[in-house]
Amino acid sequence: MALKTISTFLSPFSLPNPKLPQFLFPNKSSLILSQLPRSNKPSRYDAAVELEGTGAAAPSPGERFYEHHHSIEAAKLILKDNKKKKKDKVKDKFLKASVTVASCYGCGAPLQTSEMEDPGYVDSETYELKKKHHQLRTILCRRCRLLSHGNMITAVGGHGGYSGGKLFITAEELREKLSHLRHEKALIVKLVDIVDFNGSFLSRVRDLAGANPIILVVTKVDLLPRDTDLNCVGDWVVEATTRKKLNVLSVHLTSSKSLVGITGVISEIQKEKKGRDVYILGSANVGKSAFINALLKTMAINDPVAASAQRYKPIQSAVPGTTLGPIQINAFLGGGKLYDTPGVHLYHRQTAVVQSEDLPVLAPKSRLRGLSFPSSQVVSDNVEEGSSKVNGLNSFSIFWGGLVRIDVLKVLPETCLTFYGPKRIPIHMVPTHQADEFYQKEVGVLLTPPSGREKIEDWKGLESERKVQLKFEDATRPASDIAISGLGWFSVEPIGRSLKTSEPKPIESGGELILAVHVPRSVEIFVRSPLPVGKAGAQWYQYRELTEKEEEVRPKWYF
Ligand SMILES: Nc1nc2c(ncn2[C@@H]2O[C@H](COP(=O)(O)OP(=O)(O)OP(=O)(O)O)[C@@H](O)[C@H]2O)c(=O)[nH]1
Ligand SMILES: [Mg+2]
Repeated sequence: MALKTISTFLSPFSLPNPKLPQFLFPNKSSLILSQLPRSNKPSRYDAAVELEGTGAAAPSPGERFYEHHHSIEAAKLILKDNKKKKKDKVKDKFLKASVTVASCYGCGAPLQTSEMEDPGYVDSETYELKKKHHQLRTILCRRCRLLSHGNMITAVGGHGGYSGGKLFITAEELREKLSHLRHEKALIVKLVDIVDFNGSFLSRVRDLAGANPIILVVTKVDLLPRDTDLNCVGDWVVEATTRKKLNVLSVHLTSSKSLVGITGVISEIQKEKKGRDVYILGSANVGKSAFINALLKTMAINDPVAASAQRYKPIQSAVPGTTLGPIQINAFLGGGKLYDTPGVHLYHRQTAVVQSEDLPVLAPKSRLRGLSFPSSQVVSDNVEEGSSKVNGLNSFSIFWGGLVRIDVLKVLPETCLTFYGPKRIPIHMVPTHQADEFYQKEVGVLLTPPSGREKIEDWKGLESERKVQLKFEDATRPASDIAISGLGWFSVEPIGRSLKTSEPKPIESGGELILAVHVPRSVEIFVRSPLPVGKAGAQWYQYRELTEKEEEVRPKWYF
């Protein structure tokens, strides 16, 4: 899809300028709030003294959202700081100057000079210097610096075992912060990770978006297996989105790494923006900040505003919870702002149950390669030579790290399970009657994550079991995928392609395959129609016949 509407006119370089508010606190806080450059426009917090206008100079919905967020964050900091002071009188005079509504350009966390381990920390000397020169917008906090050097520091604490970190953004909090969106005019770009399509889909996005138009962007397509036909994947995504009853303008298959599909999204954004602010929404770690970086990089070729914004772009990292506050970016020549937002943390993903040290392992780094069972190449533990040849996978259990166990209850002798997920998670197969003992002995050792025997005391194991019955009519195509939220998926082929020696025996009336899937309690599994990946995907994938009406209303896909 060609880039249609990017303007090539030159305009003065401009840094993002978040019209930051001044605050009046009734309890006369002793903390000093930084005086930042103010816009002439009235802000939401001027409302007490001055009515909010509605004309051209009124704050945009995006600006109100941004200011609202930072006012809450600053208030939190003041409360926290006041509490601390009761215990310990002011230790450091710079602490007084530490509360500010300016935020780190990398993660959106409010800047502070008191808690080194917390997000938003900057040393007081740098802070004062930048403040003096009105350059607070150019500060990258300590955590972001460490993240950009490959350190893994989560700032999301609380639920499900993340260690460290104090800021915890829940789906509810984010929804509340974005709740005004449904009443305003905005363009929503919703991101979904192709490796965790169901787990990262964020079905209730309409609650946030209201009647605003949504562009659906599928990220990380560079990770799909080699020779995958993106036309089949595009059709599959449109089908899945329609089934979830989500009305979208268009679907874009993209990679922020290889820049596939990025010009197409830019073109669509420019077409649909119509002066509105653009919000990038999605669950944690789907690649929102990376996508914004890719947008800016591509737009910068023709747009000096985007080129300028690139200097202070959001930080991306493999840790869910990188972006902690909304980040406003001046990215468009034609007006309207671009907003990066903190990811919504969904408790039903594997990322919510592992320790922070294990989070990087859950993120695939390179192109996925299906790992099939049974196969002579895979690691099989305690499997007697030839025993799996007669009965196939029946009565075997397959462990996907320590995170998933699949008991094969009833399949054909030729049935094959193919796993797509992070390469660093090992897969082991044992006879089901030995599976309990094997798991007890090997969890944290062979079966990782969770990693480290000594660290798994709190690990509750695979408490949730779901029996899955898969009906199939055509034994030559995969019957279904079973997707594990936050991890990946495995496809179930009644008669595995890799195992076919001659023509498959005709199966008169289809059949049924039965598996039991065990996962940690909060983790969700999804049974879905198989995602057509690899060369074989293009061969077995069937496009649905559409009526004229369906054809007309159906969103188109681009890459
Ligand atoms: N291979 C590949 N990796 C990607 C792509 N987009 C993002 N990533 C990686 O995915 C991880 C998460 O990316 P971020 O951009 O930080 O994700 P986010 O949605 O902003 O995450 P939060 O701020 O935590 O909500 C990082 O390790 C990125 O490098 C992509 O298109 N391809
Ligand atoms: Mg981010």
